[in-house]
This record gives sequence, structure tokens and C-alpha cells, in this order.
Amino acid sequence: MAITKLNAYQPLTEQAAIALAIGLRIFEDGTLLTCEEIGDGNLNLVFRVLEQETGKGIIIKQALPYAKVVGESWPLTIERARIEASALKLQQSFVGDLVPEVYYSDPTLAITVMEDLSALTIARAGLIKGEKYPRLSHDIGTFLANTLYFTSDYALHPFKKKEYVKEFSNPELCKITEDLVFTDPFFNSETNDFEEELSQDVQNLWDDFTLKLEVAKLKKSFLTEGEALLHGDLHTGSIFVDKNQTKVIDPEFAFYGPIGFDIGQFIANLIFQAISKPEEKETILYHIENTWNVFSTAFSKHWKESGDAYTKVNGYLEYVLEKSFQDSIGFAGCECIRRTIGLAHVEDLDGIPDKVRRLQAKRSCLTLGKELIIKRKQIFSIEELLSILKSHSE
Ligand code: SR1
Ligand code: MG
Repeated sequence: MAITKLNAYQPLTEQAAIALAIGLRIFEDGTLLTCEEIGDGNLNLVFRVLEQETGKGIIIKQALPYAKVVGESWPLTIERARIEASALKLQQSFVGDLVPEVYYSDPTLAITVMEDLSALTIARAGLIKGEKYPRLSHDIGTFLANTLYFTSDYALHPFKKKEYVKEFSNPELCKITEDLVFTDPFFNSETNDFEEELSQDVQNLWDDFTLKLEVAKLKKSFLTEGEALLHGDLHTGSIFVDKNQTKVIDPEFAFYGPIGFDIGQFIANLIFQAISKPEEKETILYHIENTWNVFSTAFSKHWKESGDAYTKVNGYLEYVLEKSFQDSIGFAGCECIRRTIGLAHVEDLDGIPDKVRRLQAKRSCLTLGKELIIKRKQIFSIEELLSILKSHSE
């Protein structure tokens, strides 16, 4: 029986993924297909089905009913596959080919069948190798401006916006972020993971009540401010690139949240590069600056071309941009800290082979993260942010 006839969830095998591709008639009848499970993320199975004769491929991504990074002891809704497929389709309507094309999705099997991007590289891996991606910040700035503006109340009819808020209600995945980004790293939680040498630095963070109060405010914003449909996990591992194109993948954490969250996560993941690779610092700082400039220019353009009566009120756009900018800085600070001492680390830092340099880089992330969180409301321009970043990456 072809897997497409199944009406109950089961994890796919490589053979089942091939049967599914055949059932969907994506390839010519009778053609030789091979399949490999290539998932290296924290949560899902990812199958690449390849037509041997032509080299044409597709990706079948399947959500597992638990978090792969931890194991079956951490159950996790497969509903996230529906959210991911819906988010990709909606994002595509705003950003075109900055996201992969979705060919098919099935919420029961928790699968999304989509464009094979294997010819591209995951941005994090490429940046670690020292590759240059000239389009990266322009494309991500555009992705951010379009997806955030066109899913917000500034652009949508209020009924449509509320429909989307319901469709993208994503409590379990949000809870992961609430815990792993905003809570656990700031308390002595079991999920934390850091090198012993950092114990005193970490203890200092846990004892810092000024910091904790500011993180509490950022967490409140994440919990309560449904400004726009976020990607929800926009780190450099969620972006495929080469020199000519950029594709944002994996919006399984999508939900209605504060505009600054996606921007801040992307900036923080660039910061890991600036800190771990002094020789690339100028290029990375340029990407941070350009991301903000492209985002704010495109967002302003969309705002001026549409919007309700209030969007014409002098100073309102500037208020929204300033709030989003300062929120981004705070969220970037949280990401800097959680990727250093929390559950889910990044190779940019953990992969530094020399222990002294690695610890130094991690300490820079902690002090910078703290400064970004605490000082965010005193930073008014991208130039001021860059000068703080420069002082921490010397
Ligand atoms: C249990 S999931 C750990 C992390 O991986 C995802 O990509 C998110 O960033 C999450 O926080
Ligand atoms: Mg992911």
C-alpha cells in the first residue's frame, strides 16, 4: 500500500519516503529513485529523494512526535508541520523565492514536501568556513520587512489578522522558546549546558536582578505582543545560501509575536561570527547594518503605500521602527546568552578549537548579551549598535 493511503501518523523510513514520492507522481513513472535521511537539526526527519537519471531531487520533511535533540522523553506536537507548511506558503506570497517552494503537505503524516535546496549551503556552516555571501543581508532584510509588515495589523484587515493569529497559534513551540531563550539560561535550570570554566560568569548572570528584570520584560513582549507572523527561529541554521540566492527554511516556530524577535535572532547569530572570527568582523558588521537598513527602508515603503488612518499620523512609523529596533537589540542579547550557556548551542562558538579563544569568545557573548539587554532603550541608531558590537569583538 502506498504511504499516501495511510491515514495515521507514523515516522517515515527511507523506503516509505520513496513510496510517498512515487504516490505523489512528482517524478516520471518507473524512474529509479534513491533516498537518504539528511536531517541534522534538533527536531525533525528530513529525507532527500533523488531521481538518479536526472539528479532532480525533492525534500520530504517530517515532524517527529518528540524533540530529536533530547529524545522521546520530550514529546512535541506534530501540529508544527502544518504550521510550517502554512507559514512557508504565506511567506512565499510576500517574498517569492526567498523561501522554498512547497509541493505538497499532509498534516496527518506531519510532512511537507518541498524544493530540494541541497545545492546551497546552510549559512552558518558556510560562514564558519569563511565563505562570503554578498546577498545575505539584503535578502534577509527584505524577508523580514515583507513578512513582518504584510502579516501585521498595519497591512491586514482586522478579521484576516485574527484568522491568522488563530491559524498560527503554536503554544508548544512557543513554550520551547519561552523556556530555552527567556527563562532557563537566567536561572540554575537542568537544561543549561556550559563549560565548567564559565561557572562564575554564569553565576554572576543568575545573581544579576537588573538583568533578570529586563529579560522578564522581553519575555512579556514575546508572550503578549502579537504584532506580526514571525518565522520564530531565524538563526543562520535556518537559512540556505550561495553567492546568488538566499532561502529561509524551517518556520515551524511561526506564531504571532513582536516584530523585533526575528530581527534580533538573525543579528545575534551574525554576532557569533563577528566574535568568533575577528578576520571577518568588518563583513559581518556590514551585514548587520545592512539587514537593519534594508528592513527599515522596505518596511517604511510598505507602510507609506498602504495602511489605515493612523499610519498617516506623523511620528507613528518612527515610533514603531524605534520600538522594533530596541526590541531587536534586547532579543539579540537573549539569543547571545542562551546559545552560550543554554541547551541549544551554536557551532560558531563550540567549534573554536583553541580552549582559551573559545572561552574568551563565550565570555564576550555573555557580556555583550547582557549589555544589549540592559542598554537597549538607550540605543537609537544602527551606528550606535555597531560601535557597541565593535567594542566587544576586538
Ligand atoms: C529543543 S529545540 C532547541 C532549539 O532548536 C531550535 O532550532 C530552536 O532554536 C530551539 O530553541
Ligand atoms: Mg529549525
